[in-house]
Amino acid sequence: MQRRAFLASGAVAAAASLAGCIGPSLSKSAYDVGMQSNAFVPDPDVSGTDVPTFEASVGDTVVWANSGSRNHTVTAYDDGVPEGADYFASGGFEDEQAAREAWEKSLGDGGILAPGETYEHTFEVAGDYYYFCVPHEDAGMLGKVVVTE
Ligand SMILES: [Cu+2]
Repeated sequence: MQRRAFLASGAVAAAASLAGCIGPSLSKSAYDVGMQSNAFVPDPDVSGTDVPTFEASVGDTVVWANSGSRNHTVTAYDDGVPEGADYFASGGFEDEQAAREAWEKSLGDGGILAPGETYEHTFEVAGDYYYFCVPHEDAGMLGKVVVTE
């Protein structure tokens, strides 16, 4: 809870600078990882890590929100989830290939999170999870969730 409290206080400054991008129904306290431009933004204070990282505990539900103005996806890499863990992707796809095809061929909603939309996943297995945004993968829109017991 201390971490959450810290994040909340840190969010005040962030909210001020991002206010123009966040819709009225999307408050910073309602999600864990924002999507801005070509980046996942779990914590404005995180720096110096290889990939923007959000820390969670087993059983936690992590909420992503498109807090920017472009369409994004939350798509796990097949080999980016720990042994025995569920695959996850916005759009509910069973694997990475299905998620990529849905985007490329505009199947259904393609797994898109439009601005203001959210996606959530509950992590039941400890480990490191790597994911990306299909349309912005080449631009480096990658993220990581570290789940601990
Ligand atoms: Cu994106």
